[in-house]
Amino acid sequence: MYIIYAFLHRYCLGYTIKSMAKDAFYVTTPIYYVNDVPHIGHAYSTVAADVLARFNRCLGNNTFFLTGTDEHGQKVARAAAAKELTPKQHTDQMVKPFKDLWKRLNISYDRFIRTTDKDHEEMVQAIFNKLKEQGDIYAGHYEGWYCVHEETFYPESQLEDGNKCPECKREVEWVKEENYYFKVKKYLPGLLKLIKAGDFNILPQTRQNEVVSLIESGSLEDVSISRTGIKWGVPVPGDPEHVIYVWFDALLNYLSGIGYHPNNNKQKPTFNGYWPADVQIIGKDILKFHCIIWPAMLLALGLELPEMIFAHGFLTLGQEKISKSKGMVINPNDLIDKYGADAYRYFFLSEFTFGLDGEYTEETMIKKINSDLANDLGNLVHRTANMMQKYFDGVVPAEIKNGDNWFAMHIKHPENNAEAMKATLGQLWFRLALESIWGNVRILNKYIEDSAPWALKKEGREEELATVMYTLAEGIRIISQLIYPFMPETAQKIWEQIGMPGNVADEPFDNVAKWGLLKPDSTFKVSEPLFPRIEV
Ligand code: ME8
Repeated sequence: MYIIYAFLHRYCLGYTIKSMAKDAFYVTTPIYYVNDVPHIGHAYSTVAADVLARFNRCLGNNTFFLTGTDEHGQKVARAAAAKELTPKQHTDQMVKPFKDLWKRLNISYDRFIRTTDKDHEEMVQAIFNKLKEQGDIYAGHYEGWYCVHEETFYPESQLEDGNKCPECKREVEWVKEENYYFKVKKYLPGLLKLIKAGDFNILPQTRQNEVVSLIESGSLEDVSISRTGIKWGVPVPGDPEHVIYVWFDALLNYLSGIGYHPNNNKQKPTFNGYWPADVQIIGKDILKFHCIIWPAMLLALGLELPEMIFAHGFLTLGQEKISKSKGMVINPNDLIDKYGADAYRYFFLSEFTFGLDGEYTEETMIKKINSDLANDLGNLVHRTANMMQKYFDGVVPAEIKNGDNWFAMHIKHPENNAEAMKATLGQLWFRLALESIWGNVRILNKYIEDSAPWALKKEGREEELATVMYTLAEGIRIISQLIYPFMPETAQKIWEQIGMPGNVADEPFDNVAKWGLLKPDSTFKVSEPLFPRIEV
């Protein structure tokens, strides 16, 4: 563990997000299109954001976690038409599968924003007016290619095979219409400066490099931010033939979601505490919108840029981005039915490196659940509970050799746990954070083997036995706190099983670096294995 920490310090902690130390923490996910039901890609961003939100609440930070749905635009309108529903009927129906899935995955969002929410629509129009009045929005006309699936305009030079979208490979459509434009170009020099000064962080570094080269290439143009060809959108104020372009509308959810309003007197108090956002999680497909257009909009509004935008990789099937139209459907609900919400959350964040693509297979998932959850964690708790029952009637004994054994020395050392979690999660290195926690789980299992409580019992070495059993129970207490942001249900189950009072969610995170909080005489219950082995 110490090695992980030393590595982090040496190579990564030149930059640490300020959020981990300040008392307000604002994290967002993309808002998802409701043309279809959620898939494992959507859940990937959302579970990651939930881990950060839960962790920050444990750190005592005043946390706001925003997620929601992107409901306007041509793609959603067409999905509605295909079902012979109005767009509003369709979106009202489609919000449910998202909310239901987030409930099943224990996503602890503070607000679920819909871009059809009245306060959002009103704020989008007010911002449109403000930027128009200050000369950052002007009327023009657009003629060119548009991909409805990506809701994106593309120059001909970027198309594949002459007529295919470079992102989703679908055929693009020719669009010719009057549009309003937003002056992105005007803000690019300022944006570049902020990126280079480290005041606006795009992670991983490779994504930041991409954004910098794109700006430096000089190829970026002002963006069209209204459409006349469609009706399903926020109307442009004073020009009802136009609706606001779905991306301009959608990006602003990050402000309306916390009560921002350009007319200060309408602003809700939440805004000032939470902005700038600490972490905005996105997939790498929407980098340009979030790292060029969005910051330009914020600069135009005179607002600070988010502290960090993290673009994670794609989950792939057969090395291709998961896509329903190609028949690559994995319903997260099926996986939760089979393996449970915590195993789901654990698998996706421990198996894949967050900034890179990762190939999904159910076999890998089963293997991981069996080895890390059933064997390592499940057995640790199960064996300890059984020995506690057998040797102490399920009552945690007092530690005789007050925490001087090597394991206690190791696990209570803040660098091994508290600091390692702050450092890894500060960089959104979920996988490394879990590896570091599982280091402890495995050390505790080894400690059982090495100290052989059954032999101590046989030889009548009662004091040593009590120390070993206390160490195991207190070690498990610390582990349940560490796993809480990732696996909230399991952490609470363990918390109750070992006899800790209240909720693990309310336990201050720094208690992972304290030894001796589990009171002797607590009842450590025997229970069913936490994760039964999956037989295939
Ligand atoms: O783009 N692997 O919505 P969207 C990993 N509404 N993550 C994936 C993924 C995959 N295969 N597929 C999707 C939109 N995602 C806009 C966003 S924000 C102001 C507007 C995740 O429904 C990833 O986070 O297409 C990606 O950025 C997001 O879902 C896009 O979801």
